Amino acid sequence: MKITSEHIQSSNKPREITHSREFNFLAENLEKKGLNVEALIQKLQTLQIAIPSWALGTGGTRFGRFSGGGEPATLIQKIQDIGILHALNRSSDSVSLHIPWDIPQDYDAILQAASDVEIGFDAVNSNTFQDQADQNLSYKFGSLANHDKAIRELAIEHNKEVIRIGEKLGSKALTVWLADGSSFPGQHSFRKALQNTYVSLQEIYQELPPDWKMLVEYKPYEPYFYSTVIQDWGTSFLLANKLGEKAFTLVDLGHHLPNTNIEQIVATLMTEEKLGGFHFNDSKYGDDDLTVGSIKPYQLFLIFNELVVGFEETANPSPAWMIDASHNLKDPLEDLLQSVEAIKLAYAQALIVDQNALHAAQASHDVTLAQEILQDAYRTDLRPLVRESIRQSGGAISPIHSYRELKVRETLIKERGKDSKASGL
Ligand code: AOS
Ligand code: ZN
Ligand code: ZN
Ligand code: ZN
Repeated sequence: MKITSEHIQSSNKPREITHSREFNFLAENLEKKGLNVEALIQKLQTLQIAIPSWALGTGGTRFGRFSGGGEPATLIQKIQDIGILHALNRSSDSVSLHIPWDIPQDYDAILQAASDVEIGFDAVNSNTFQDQADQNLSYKFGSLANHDKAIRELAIEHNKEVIRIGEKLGSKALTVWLADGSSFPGQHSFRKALQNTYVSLQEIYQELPPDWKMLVEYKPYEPYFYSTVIQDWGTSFLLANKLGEKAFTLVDLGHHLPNTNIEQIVATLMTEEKLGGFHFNDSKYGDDDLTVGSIKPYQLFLIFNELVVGFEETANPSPAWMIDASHNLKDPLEDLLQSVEAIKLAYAQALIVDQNALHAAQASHDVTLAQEILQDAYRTDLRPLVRESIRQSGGAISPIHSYRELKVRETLIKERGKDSKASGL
């Protein structure tokens, strides 16, 4: 299934009048506040969010998996699914691959399939949290951190291989997430595990092409429950700093203990020019990988507020924008459309914050006014602005509704069958 511009136009038709009324009303109000609506639209259009190849099928929990049918069974089908998302929202122009779940067989065919749907390749992810089929050493007790040199070398070689695969596709970053850790006190030495991880990462870092980045992801717990080697932003930051200027910290929103102030972490990392990218998702308790903005939309807005300020005030390079999600209940493609929309909405809200007024309120310790300023932006309904930015890029005014009206899932089930399964967790 491929979505054409005729599809988009015909599904936009019945929405046009209502949309333009809502948008004009909003645009007038924003202009009255001194905002340049055209510039806002341009910024929103530029924000493109990479889709993880592992989020296109139903993942779920370790207790069960309920496939919705029509899942992409091959890498080309995954790329086609992202093509569908991108045709609808014009905001998801790349895929983030996970190796070995997505090892390309025929590179020309993969590159062709991607260019057919205007998709590029974002960060490639290595996987040393699972043993591969033909592997005789095991990652059960760690990979880059493992006490056993041979196992560390296997994991290092895998990461180098992932870089080589990414190079052939035009990726510019390697994301390393390590499960390495322990489930019981005394199981391993914290210091040795961290040191092994650092030295292993160094070897991988030396293999990075000059225009690549290494993104080091952190996570407090899971799959191990007592300690994780790269447990928090501080540990990731420390490693990134020691590794060099191509290494950065990656913030997965779900990788924090409850109530952690993620927006402050973002601000600190940007100040140090070490914020490398995001895995967007939402959570209530842990690494829940729920739809972005479904649980804590205000937090998402506050993160974007720090980003918008950081873009102005720091030299942090533009971070990689990626979603990391897993779906148990929803149609994965619908979930991803909702996630991308939530990200764009939070960005739009942050863009309209009156930063000058906020600085003045901060300088005069007017706590009440500072809150008013932030919440005035957050509580402005900017959905018509986001819709207009997508419409002007050739996308659907309401991607979710168009997705349903165009019967995308039904068509995919017809094409691929009820039982097709995506590879991944
Ligand atoms: C795992 O919790 C991390 O979020 C990683 O980014 C992981 O590689 C990804 O979720 C795929 O399993
Ligand atoms: Zn992640
Ligand atoms: Zn995670
Ligand atoms: Zn997650």
